[in-house]
Amino acid sequence: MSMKRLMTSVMAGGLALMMTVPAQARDFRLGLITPPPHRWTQAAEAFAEDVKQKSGGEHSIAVFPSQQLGNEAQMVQQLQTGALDMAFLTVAEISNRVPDFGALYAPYLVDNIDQAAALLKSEAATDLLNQLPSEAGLVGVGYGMAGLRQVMSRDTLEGPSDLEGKKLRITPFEPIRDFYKATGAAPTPMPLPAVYDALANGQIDAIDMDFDSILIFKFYDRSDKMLISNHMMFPMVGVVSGRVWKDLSKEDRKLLQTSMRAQLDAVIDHFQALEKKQEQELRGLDITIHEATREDFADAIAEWEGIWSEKAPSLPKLRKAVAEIKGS
Ligand code: 3HB
Repeated sequence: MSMKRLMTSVMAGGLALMMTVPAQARDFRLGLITPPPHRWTQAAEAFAEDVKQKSGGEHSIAVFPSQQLGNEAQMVQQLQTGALDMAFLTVAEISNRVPDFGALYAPYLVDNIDQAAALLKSEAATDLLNQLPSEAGLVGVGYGMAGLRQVMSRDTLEGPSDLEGKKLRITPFEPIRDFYKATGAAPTPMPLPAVYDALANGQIDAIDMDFDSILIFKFYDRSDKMLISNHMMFPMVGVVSGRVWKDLSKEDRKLLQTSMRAQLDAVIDHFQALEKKQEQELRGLDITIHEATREDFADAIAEWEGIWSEKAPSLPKLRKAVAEIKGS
């Protein structure tokens, strides 16, 4: 075929495609750092399936788990330019850009997973999302979460004083870094997918983690002392790129919002329902377990408050919401 005829037929093909596919059909991409077995990834897949069905096959969402598109900092950059459409991000990365989100990581802000779930569904927490378009170029659709944070270590871990000098893996964000620094540990920032190998090769002594991921990744194979501390909640946020959002029709915005919110709520419900069962499962394994409370961490908490009460002005509002949740 001559080049001219080839071009003509390609153009005709393109034209036919434009006539049969409605102009607003979109192939979205959603990135996240968790691996396929993690509940967040399953929620992303369910969201993609729901949007495909509800749009009558018009829209598709390709899900990229396990940090395939880069770490969270890189994904936020892609979201800001519009190169990436959506993501499920730990609030950790969000708090690096909008420090007020650090309020959600106040140590012992909540006493248990039920209060964490209620707080993330509250108006006070939802209001925080209004800062995202102007401060980060993102539209915050809603919260998900993982379980409360615990500590695992290779060596003795009977209480907070055993953290002194330990190289302790943290998710890379400032509020948790400041908390562990205050305990005397040496916090080592590292994204979730890198943790198992770092424990295996001795790069770190201990980790900050949730029950669910301890079970999924079998971290207890490499660190068999656990401190059940429940010291922090671990919110996630579902976001759409602000650049992508502004070009979407009203109907498409509503579809994405409704469908994503339903999945995020289901993630919260999942972790809420499973926390106790997962704790029991871990208690049934051959690992050494101790417990720690807010009182055991009192000094570290006071130091944390000194730093973050100024950086995170929404803290009193969240505390008030928690007080209401406890009273209801
Ligand atoms: C983490 O420990 O950094 C992490 C845990 C999760 C999900 C995402 C990140 O369960």
